[in-house]
Amino acid sequence: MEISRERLLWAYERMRLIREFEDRLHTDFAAGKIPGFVHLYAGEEAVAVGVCAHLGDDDFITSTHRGHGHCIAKGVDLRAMMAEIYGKATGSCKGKGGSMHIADVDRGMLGANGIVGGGPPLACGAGLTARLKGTDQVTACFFGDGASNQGTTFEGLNLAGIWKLPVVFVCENNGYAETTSPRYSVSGQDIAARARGFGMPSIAIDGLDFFAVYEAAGEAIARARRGEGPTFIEAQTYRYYGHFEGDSLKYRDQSEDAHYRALDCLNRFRTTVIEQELLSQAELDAIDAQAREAIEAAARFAAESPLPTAADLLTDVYVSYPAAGLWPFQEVNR
Ligand SMILES: Cc1ncc(C[n+]2csc(CCOP(=O)(O)OP(=O)(O)O)c2C)c(N)n1
Ligand SMILES: [Mg+2]
Repeated sequence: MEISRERLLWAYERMRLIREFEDRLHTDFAAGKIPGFVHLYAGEEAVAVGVCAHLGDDDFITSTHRGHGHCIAKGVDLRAMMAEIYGKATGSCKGKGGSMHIADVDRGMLGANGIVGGGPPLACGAGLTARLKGTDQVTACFFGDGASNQGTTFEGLNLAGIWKLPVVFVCENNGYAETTSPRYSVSGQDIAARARGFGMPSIAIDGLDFFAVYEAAGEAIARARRGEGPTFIEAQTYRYYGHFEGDSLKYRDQSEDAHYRALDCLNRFRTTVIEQELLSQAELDAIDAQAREAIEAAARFAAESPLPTAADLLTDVYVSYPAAGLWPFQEVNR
């Protein structure tokens, strides 16, 4: 599949920003600077970026508890993300949501999600909206191997199948749900095969290879835009850090980590584009330096931002539908 130089530069920049962002959070969390729970995406960058490379601001994504990579790939502001994770008033949810609630509807990022399997029904809602409005918007639905066992995921696959919704289901099989391997938890072992039972095309790919993800996602998203319905992609990948920051990782050994780090998606991308003379080493190095600076600036912004005040405690907690002009029903006497 063709890919322009601009798209390659964009893809490498996004993957590097995600890696720098996550590595920085790993350090800052250990230093006690981050409140709450944080799940890092480092290692899985090729999946989010390979999919979002085909999406514009009008398209939608749904995410997971491991959502930073999805947000960055969809273009969510880095400073607002960092400030949110630091719990600061300048954050995307004014510091009250944290890592697992970052959203940016203007960018089509419908929200990180603390509910495992929470994304597929939301993706069907976005897909149904596009169908009813007659737009060509596509929704990419990211979820994990663990979420592939959830009832909500099967319900979402079924609805998308019968209604031929423009949704691409992207299962990020990173080898673990918390501490549990899919070899133990996934009956039948083959996650991609499950989706075929819902009558949709389904493929398992090397999720550590940006180009494999780019190609599979490109075909799936084009099919959705043509109105031909959903596709399922199982992207086989790996998370470098623990399930959450603070995880002692007793369930896997160092050799496994070394095996996957040798297949690192950023290094493989660099090797491919240099060998094929698509981008130069100097261009890639310049992106590395800019990404380091951008993340440093975002972390500084977050650290220097104020905390929410006690007066903010009850604001932005619930949406007032009538006040926002969103109440869809006629007023009735109650
Ligand atoms: C409905 C629900 N059940 C259980 C949990 C607790 N939980 C949080 S993350 C997680 C594992 C998810 O694994 P997977 O879907 O593979 O995503 P990964 O963490 O590997 O990205 C579990 C069980 C939850 N948040 N929501
Ligand atoms: Mg997993």
